Amino acid sequence: MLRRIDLANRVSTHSTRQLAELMPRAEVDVTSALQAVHPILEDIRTRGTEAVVDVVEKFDRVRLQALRVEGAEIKKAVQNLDPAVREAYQTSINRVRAFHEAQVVHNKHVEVAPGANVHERYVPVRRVGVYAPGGLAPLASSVIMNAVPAQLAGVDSIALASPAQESNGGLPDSGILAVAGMLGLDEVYAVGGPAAVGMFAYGTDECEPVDVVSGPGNVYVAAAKRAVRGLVSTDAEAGPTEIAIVADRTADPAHVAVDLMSQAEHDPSAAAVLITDSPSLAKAVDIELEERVPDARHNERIHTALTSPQSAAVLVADMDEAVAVANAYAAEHLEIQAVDSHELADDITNAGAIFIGPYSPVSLGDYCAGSNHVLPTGGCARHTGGLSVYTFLRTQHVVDYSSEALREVMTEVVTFAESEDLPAHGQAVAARFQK
Ligand code: HSO
Ligand code: ZN
Repeated sequence: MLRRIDLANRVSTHSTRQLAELMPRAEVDVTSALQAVHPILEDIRTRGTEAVVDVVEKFDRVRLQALRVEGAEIKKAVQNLDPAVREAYQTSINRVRAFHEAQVVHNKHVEVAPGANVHERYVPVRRVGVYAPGGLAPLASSVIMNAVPAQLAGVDSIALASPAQESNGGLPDSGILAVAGMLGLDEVYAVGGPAAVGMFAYGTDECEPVDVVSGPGNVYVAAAKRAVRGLVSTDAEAGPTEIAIVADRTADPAHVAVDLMSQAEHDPSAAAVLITDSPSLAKAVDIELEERVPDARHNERIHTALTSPQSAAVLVADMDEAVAVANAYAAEHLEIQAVDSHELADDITNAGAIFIGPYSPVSLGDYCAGSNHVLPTGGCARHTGGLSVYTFLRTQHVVDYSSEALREVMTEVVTFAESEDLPAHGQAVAARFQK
């Protein structure tokens, strides 16, 4: 089922960039989506709420009376939750909270010379807009993954937006509303796609503008985030989900197959990549896939994802090559199922998140591992990490020098300033010590 890409013994002769080009990966054309998104954003910037209502009607076929969801609806969604689902949500919340609590950073202080104090403070942004997509699968779990870190960062005001669902009486998905209720989020808007990003970034008379927009979405959401970046900050642009599995002959082909299928289930353009030094494992995985895919509920999109160009089994000569290829690919999710999974994981430099051994599947991380599932896709793991408490914090340096400490370094400042032909800079220090 998976096409083969044979890189065996070709790895060491290629640079990381060249290897990345040999790997399967779909192009996501955010630039052309930008053209579609610009008029929508411009309309929202100038006409505010009315424009948002019009955009929601056009794309989600719901004419909203108000953008904001009433508190009673959020409560109702929590009350109507199936108890087992509630339990699952709560476990996810508890574990994500437990892990992300460790990311809370404490202010730093260094006395670089006597009386020369520099502090670093971590200051939360005031207001965050979290976006939770509707689409093929409205993801209640993504609300947890965005909102819990923002809450732990100390963000005062968190708004949530998710598409109005025709099937839910124009409200966002009820699972998303229920998670909002369980997390104590009471500002929820039935607005989806680029309209949500525009509403958050520019603000309307119903929704105050935010400082950070975070949360996954389709290519139009990614384009909208790119368009408003600068006015607000955003988390990484999210493309279609990717899973890469580095596996040797000892891996269980059934585990490999079900894990590839789990992420292929998201989207026909999701990527599932097996990297192995064992052609017989690749074959066994194929046999498992042939057997399992037809029985899957979402077999069509899984089949499309697995047989499209972005997915493949990549054959390498040994596990060193497998690691090099995995680093070049920089997967959103990287699983390692091999004899020495921990050692191999130590050599991985590029991945959004790493899942080690036979009992750490990606879908565990999607919900209940405690780790975050908002991760860089499309190779962005080369330069960006996943969503965290830090996404919502700014560092602020605080300088606090005594007279003696300033005098001590005056000559260097004056000389440095002169060397840049900025003598007034030096004078600002020297003047303090001139009678
Ligand atoms: N695998 C997705 C996240 C997710 N999966 C949410 C299920 N629900 C992107 O990391
Ligand atoms: Zn998933």
